[in-house]
Amino acid sequence: MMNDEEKIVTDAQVRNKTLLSMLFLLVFFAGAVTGWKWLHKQPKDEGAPRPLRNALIANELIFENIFSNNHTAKTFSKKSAVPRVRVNGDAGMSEDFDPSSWKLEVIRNVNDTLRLSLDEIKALPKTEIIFDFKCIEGWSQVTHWGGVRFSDFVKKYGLDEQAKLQFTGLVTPDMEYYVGIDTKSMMHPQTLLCYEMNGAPLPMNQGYPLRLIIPVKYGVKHIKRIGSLFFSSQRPKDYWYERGYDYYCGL
Ligand SMILES: Nc1nc2c(c(=O)[nH]1)N[C@H]1C(S)=C(S)[C@@H](COP(=O)(O)O)O[C@H]1N2
Ligand SMILES: [Mo]
Repeated sequence: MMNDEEKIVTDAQVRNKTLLSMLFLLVFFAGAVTGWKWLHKQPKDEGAPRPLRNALIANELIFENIFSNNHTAKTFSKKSAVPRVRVNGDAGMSEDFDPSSWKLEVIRNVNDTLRLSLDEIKALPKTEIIFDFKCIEGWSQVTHWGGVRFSDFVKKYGLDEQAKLQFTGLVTPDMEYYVGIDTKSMMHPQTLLCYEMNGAPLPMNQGYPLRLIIPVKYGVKHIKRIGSLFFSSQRPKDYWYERGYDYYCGL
């Protein structure tokens, strides 16, 4: 017996449905292409088309307000740290660098720059951290670092007034790589002026003599080979921000 509910589908109906589906697909593609073209015709705002930049700004606000700097990056045991640490990024790592004449420049004020040797920095208490280092390109590695807590450094060198400014800028000696970071994240207890990796001095391509380790941020902010640093109420310029990434880069 045939079911009353069962419908007989005619060839014409199949054809109509197929045509309709194809039309939908066409409209969809036309929309996607038009949207893409539109996006790229939009004025650029710090390296990203404005609608994308606006989305990034909205994300930054969410990260700043909800995730904040009160959270702490997960830490690991020494045996979880990889022995061979990937090297990534060499902007500001010019060949002609002379480490023997290096000093960290701390710009306290106009015409007031503190110059510190690596030994002076090493004289402060050492803090070690093993955490999952995350690059924005999609890889991550558990790595082991040692150095001076930035907050200890600020205390020791009496930079408390400067550290009230919203931003900190850090620049390589040749000024080719530079980052801007909210000072709150700089003062986070896991943020280090780092001079050691796996218990040994930093290798040259990993930022000898001094780099930043800031586990609450993506890799882009972990500037290698710091030449100078300063505090500011305005956003310091930032290498990857200028290339379209978000400024905050929080995790
Ligand atoms: N001076 C300098 N620091 C830098 C970069 C760079 O190109 N130049 N790249 C950043 C990026 S994108 C990452 S992921 C990390 C990589 O650190 P590593 O080479 O020790 O793995 O360094 C950051 N610090
Ligand atoms: Mo990165």
